[in-house]
Amino acid sequence: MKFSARSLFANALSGHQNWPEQFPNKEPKSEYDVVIVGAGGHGLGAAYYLAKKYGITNVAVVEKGWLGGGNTGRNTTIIRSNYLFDESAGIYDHAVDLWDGLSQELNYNVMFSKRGVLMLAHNVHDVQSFQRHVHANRLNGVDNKWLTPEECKEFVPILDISQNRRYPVMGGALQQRAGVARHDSVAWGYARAASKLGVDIIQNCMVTGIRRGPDGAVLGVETQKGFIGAKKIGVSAAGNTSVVMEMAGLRFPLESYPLQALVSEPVKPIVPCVIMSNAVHAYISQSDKGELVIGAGTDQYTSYSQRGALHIVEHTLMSICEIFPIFRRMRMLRSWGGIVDVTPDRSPILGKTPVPGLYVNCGWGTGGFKATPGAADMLAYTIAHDAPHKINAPFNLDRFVGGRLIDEAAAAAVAH
Ligand code: FAD
Ligand code: PYC
Repeated sequence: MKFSARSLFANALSGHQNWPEQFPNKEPKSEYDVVIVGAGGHGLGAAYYLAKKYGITNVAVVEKGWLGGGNTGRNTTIIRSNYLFDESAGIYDHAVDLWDGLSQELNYNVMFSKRGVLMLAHNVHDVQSFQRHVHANRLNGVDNKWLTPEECKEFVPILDISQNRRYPVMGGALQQRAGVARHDSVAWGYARAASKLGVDIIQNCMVTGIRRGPDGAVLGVETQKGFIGAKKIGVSAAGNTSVVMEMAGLRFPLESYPLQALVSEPVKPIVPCVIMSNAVHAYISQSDKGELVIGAGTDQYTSYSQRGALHIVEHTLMSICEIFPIFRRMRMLRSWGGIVDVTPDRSPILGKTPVPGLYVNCGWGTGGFKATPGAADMLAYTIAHDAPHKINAPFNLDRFVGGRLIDEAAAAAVAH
């Protein structure tokens, strides 16, 4: 096979240049076995696993914009599973297991890099809370270990651990198996693999209604391209879930907020892992291109707009400089926002709904990128079996009626 310099360059850009060949943007057929609403990593991944694991290939993924243009392409790519409760260990660690083999599975380099996530403690409450997480994680077989300030400094040499600082580093919890990945590649990898198995990806096609039959079961979706029949519908429309579920007559316990992030100009390698500080509220990593990747907290007001308030970003940069004064003169290149949907207990809702044939995956809030392969796998399982897997069974909608909440607010690690 011959490669021209041009095609080599195009391939080096992860296939984005080859878009029309790799991701045919199909026109919808009149009827599918399964329609997935939302072409983020979760929705595309669910379509891929439906086809790959269960042989269900008559599947469409219907997207109002372009694939990966939602939170999947907007997040800060932190992958970790150091949550507190047993249920969370189950689902987040399942996802980390799948991240491990994902590039091989999809034959697409998602650049999963296990460089470690270090959560800094700056006060006694932080120390106690993080140590509790370390113990709980280890009981569940999830790696996490406590580092002294000196060990933190050894891991992150630019860290100032002098104890007379306004926010002294009193130690940190390190999950070594955690890290980052390339978010676009996750969407493109799942899209290409699903498409090869026969899944139709239909972009620029907003779902505007859910049609139900006399028995209440789903019949299909109304879209900007007309009605598309479906025996089953999976909704994976982060940020917009409550709007989509209302189309089926369901009210969901979700609030939508803008969440922002930004990157700096590229510099030589200086941040060796992901560093998070809940107390000061800053988190930072460095992309393979050299940009510092920095994330903010959510806006304080609900909104469906993919942009947030400037003062939130200003506060974020002040926090970064508080921990790393070395970055005071860095220039920021780009900032953007996404809409995250947040549940009362900061854990997701993944399972069946009261409407026959309607399934949902939502409420991942500020932290669903890490869950992408796990959530996709579980959504596919639930749709294929019309019943949840034991891993996602606890994340049902009923918990908000019965009160058996899974409160992961502390592990969410982002101000919300
Ligand atoms: P999305 O990628 O948002 O996909 C949903 C899709 O549904 C969208 O493409 C949208 O256009 C489409 N859609 C919506 N309504 C309709 C409709 N009516 N019809 C058709 N399509 C529709 N998580 C982490 O684990 N680590 C992080 O470091 C992290 N950082 C983040 C930083 C920011 C700034 C943001 C915004 C989020 C961050 N998250 C992080 C959260 C994470 O990005 C999300 O939880 C995750 O990407 C959700 O994936 P998804 O596939 O469910 O959603
Ligand atoms: O879930 O680790 C996370 C995260 C960090 C920033 C946004 N979400």
